[in-house]
Amino acid sequence: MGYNSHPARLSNASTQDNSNTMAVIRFILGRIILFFNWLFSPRSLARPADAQARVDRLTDNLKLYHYEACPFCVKVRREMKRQSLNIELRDVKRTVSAKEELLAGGGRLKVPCLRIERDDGGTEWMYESSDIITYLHKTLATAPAA
Ligand SMILES: N[C@@H](CCC(=O)N[C@@H](CS)C(=O)NCC(=O)O)C(=O)O
Repeated sequence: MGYNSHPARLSNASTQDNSNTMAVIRFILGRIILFFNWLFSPRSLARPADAQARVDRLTDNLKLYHYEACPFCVKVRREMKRQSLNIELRDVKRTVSAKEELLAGGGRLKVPCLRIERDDGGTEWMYESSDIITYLHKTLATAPAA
């Protein structure tokens, strides 16, 4: 049997082919998600400047770790847009330091993840898009009216 036709080598090559195919499919799906997100972009809530400033203060302690084309991240970002929440975004795919922060702080390379700096100085790392959206709604509910 020739060197290149060894069964283990063939199996490695086919695993590599499969993972390349999956990467291409993921890329195409991601672009489709981004296209539809752009096409059906939600309308942003317009607040008076002082009310928006109060909301900005409430979300100042938050950062969203995300991938641009992850559907769960898109879901959270759409809600942020709907509610006009100016939360800093940290792209874990494009920024090495963001990936390192997420791994070191949250412990898992999974997105979306909301980093919450609490008033007592502690930091919470919240995974799960639905939990993040619920948290954002609760945070908004605490915005002082005037
Ligand atoms: N149930 C989670 C799903 C999140 C998820 O699967 N995110 C993917 C990217 S689209 C991920 O980070 N996968 C890496 C992993 O699970 O380790 C949510 O709703 O946030």
